[in-house]
Amino acid sequence: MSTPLEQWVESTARITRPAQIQWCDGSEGEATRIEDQLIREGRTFPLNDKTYPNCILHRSDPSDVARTEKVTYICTRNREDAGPTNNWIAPAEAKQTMGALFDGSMKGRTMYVVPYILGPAASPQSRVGVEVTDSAYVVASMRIMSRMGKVALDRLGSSSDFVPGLHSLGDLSPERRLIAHFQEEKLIWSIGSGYGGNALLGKKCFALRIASWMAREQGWMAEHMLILGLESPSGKVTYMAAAFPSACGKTNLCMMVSALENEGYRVWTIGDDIAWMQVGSDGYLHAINPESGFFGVAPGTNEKTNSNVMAAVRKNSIFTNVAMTAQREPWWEGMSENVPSGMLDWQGRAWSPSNGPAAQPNSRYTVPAVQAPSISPRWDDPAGVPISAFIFGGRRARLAPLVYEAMNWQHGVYVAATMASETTAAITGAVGVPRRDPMAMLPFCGYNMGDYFRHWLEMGKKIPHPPKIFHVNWFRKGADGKFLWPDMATTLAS
Ligand code: SAT
Ligand code: MN
Repeated sequence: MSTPLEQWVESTARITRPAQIQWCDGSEGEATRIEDQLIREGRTFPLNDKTYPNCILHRSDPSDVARTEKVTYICTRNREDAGPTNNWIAPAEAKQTMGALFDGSMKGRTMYVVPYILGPAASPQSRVGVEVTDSAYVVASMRIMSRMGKVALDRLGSSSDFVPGLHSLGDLSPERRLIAHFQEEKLIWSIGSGYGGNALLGKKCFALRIASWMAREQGWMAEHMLILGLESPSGKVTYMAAAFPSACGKTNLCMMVSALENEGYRVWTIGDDIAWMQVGSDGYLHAINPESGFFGVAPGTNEKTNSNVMAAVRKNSIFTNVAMTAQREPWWEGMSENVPSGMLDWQGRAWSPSNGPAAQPNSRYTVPAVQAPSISPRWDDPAGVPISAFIFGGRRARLAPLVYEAMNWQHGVYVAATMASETTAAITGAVGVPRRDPMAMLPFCGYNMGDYFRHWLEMGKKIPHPPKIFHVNWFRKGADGKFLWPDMATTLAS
């Protein structure tokens, strides 16, 4: 008798018709074979073996460099349940349109089956997902970003309790790119993009859009938040979670080197993007990081803005859409003051300033979390860490004050629900336009935003020791056009 997973994989293969199916076990040997495959495909290059061992540089299709919110859909039976902030199509219609695109989309290609766990392998808060994909880049990335392979199959056994995600590169045409979430079925379909949040289905699709729906059903929270611990000179660590829109400095904040390090203050990293939280037996909200790697924005990252990540990316990392120096090392704007000569830009052309930036503005590094020198000893704790404070913020050149504290949970929900930020290169479209982004969840809330606010208010009643809630704005500028909080702004805004 075949398991629910085997049945789903077979039914998927009947539609996409791959030449072969490969079940991923997460082993080293498999990682090497995937890397060889990527290099054969011609868009991926091994980096300098001495200075960046086991690192690769990948160039995505130039039309496929960021999340595409316009073609991202929440497919609930009732339109109301997706709410006014999400794109919606009826599930049957989405399946028909996308079914035609998936029909034979893997012909002549390998279909990889990627089982993964979101969260510590031993945590009751963790969940299993399985992504089926025809992209070797996705496999290599999922291996870093999640607990992938045998560990996940062992946890799943013959159970049907997993979130299936079907992904195909299709023809990579923006006109035939669609990302759909079937919330009632807890199923993800994505076609036409190989990039980050569009294609690594464990990330925004499952860990936020599907998980936020599950969390409301089951009484927990899935949020677009970093998690950090701040250690005081006495050795006490206070854990906090912070929500900022994409490319506002979450990764740099959670790996920050404290200016007060000499006085005994230290920042410990638990997560840089997503927090899953539930009320613990001690009455505190406990957070786990569902991911196991960081997919961070490269430009602006340097020894000053994030020395921890600069150390971390020196091995076993993937660089996407950055430039390559003559020494086969990665380079991006802001990495060093002097611009190396003889570089290839992110599209593989001999770099010249007239072609624009050497690295694409949304170019990324993908690095295992354990490689960060700042990684918290509790980052993989099955019980998570107790959260004492929430911090919300965005990019606001004007108006929003530098920092203030909400009076209570309800007021904090209001503050977070009304937050805004200027748009960045992380999404396709205009950059620098202020938009409302409640809880930094606008692109990631998998249901009606009104119901989401209600869920927040309900959660407040269930947490005996709720986190204090703060709003910050490192990006406020004065009349002279200069940042009012320069150290934070240049570290986190770059
Ligand atoms: O492309 S991702 O969604 O993974 C990164 C981001 O936009 O935050
Ligand atoms: Mn994010």
